[in-house]
Amino acid sequence: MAIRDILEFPDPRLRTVAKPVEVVDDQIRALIDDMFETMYDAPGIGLAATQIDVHLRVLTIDLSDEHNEPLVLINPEFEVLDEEPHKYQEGCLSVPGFFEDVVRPQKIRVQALDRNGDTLDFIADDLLAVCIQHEIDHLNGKLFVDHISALKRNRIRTKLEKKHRLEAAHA
Ligand code: QAP
Ligand code: CO
Repeated sequence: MAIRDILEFPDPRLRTVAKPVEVVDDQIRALIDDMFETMYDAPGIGLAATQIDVHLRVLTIDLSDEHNEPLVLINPEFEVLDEEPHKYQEGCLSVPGFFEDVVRPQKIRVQALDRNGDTLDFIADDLLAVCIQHEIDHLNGKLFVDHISALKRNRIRTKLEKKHRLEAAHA
């Protein structure tokens, strides 16, 4: 297992649309293990393969404090069950240090494959629904900052570009 580097906004690789996984094999399970290790190390509650520059439709989530409720979704799809707009202050490991309110549907039905290639079909609401929609956005090359005003997004971009320049100068 390995901790992988996380791409940060505005890295253009975060705009890649990920490809479906064709076979859930040991190589995919090794990717999933690295994603959990990377996510727990950060620490974060959700990670899409896109964020570690692997452009396959795989995401990992764990909302528990004890890191003992791992959820893997492969080729996830969702349909909105409750259009009721739900506002949540989102963050992202690819946008470190910034948190902004995002409005999304509050209740969704999720279909995906698990780490054995078996079908999952469940209903998610509240934070889990937010997290799944946020992570599926990554697989489509989208970030939570695309849901906020251009003014806020550009401020965040400028600050992160400055941080990246400082990090490069100290490397
Ligand atoms: C996505 O986000 C999410 O800026 C997962 O300095 C967020 O794990 C879904 C993190 C909110 C639903 C609601 C962000 C850690 C972690 C940071 C994360 C930071 C340190 C974000
Ligand atoms: Co994110």
